[in-house]
Amino acid sequence: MIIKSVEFIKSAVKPSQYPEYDFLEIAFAGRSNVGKSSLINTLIQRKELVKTSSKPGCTQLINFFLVNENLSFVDLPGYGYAKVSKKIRSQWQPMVNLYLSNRKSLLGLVLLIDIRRDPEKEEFGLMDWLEVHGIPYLLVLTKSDKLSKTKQEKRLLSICSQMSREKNKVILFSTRTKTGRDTILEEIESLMGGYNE
Ligand SMILES: Nc1nc2c(ncn2[C@@H]2O[C@H](COP(=O)(O)OP(=O)(O)OP(=O)(O)O)[C@@H](O)[C@H]2O)c(=O)[nH]1
Ligand SMILES: [Mg+2]
Repeated sequence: MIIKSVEFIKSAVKPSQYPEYDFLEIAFAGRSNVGKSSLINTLIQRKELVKTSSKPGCTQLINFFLVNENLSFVDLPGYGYAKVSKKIRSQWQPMVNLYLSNRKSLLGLVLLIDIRRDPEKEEFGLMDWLEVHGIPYLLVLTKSDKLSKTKQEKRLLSICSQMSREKNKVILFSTRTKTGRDTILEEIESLMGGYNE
């Protein structure tokens, strides 16, 4: 898939604020600081269209972007960051849950996991939910540049075995080296199937 144009549409908290367009939509989810906003910037080749930060808890609203005037990308707030105040945390979970269970145009989700961390109950819970609801998802291991090639391979095998996945079903990614960018775009294109032309 070639990205020709990208436009920030709006931020939202609840379904009544979501954009009314019904373009197919891909959402990006994962723990705070895992690199969701950075990954979107890498996909769309814009350094800072989506705000990122070294401090977890940067994205606090659901942000909608329109790609190539026919596909929507959604940057979700991250989960699981203990230092964000309890009040904010208690608002995020329902925000993301409401989004996932209400968005009819949701075509698929990209679930990001830091290559250095093991998947935890949040990731397993989300994968179960997606499977029950028949929503396809891609698994992406972020920040691969932080490890040597040998360690990347070890972590890939370990995470795959913890999640009972084949190695070629999990994508290694880095915003620094752009590893994985083309594969993610190809997978998104194949999710779109016959819809995009
Ligand atoms: N080395 C390296 N750093 C990365 C990579 N991806 C993201 N980062 C850094 O990780 C930090 C968090 O990135 P974000 O994209 O803001 O993470 P996020 O998942 O959107 O975080 P929240 O909005 O808090 O949920 C930033 O300092 C990024 O520069 C990567 O592939 N490699
Ligand atoms: Mg973010």
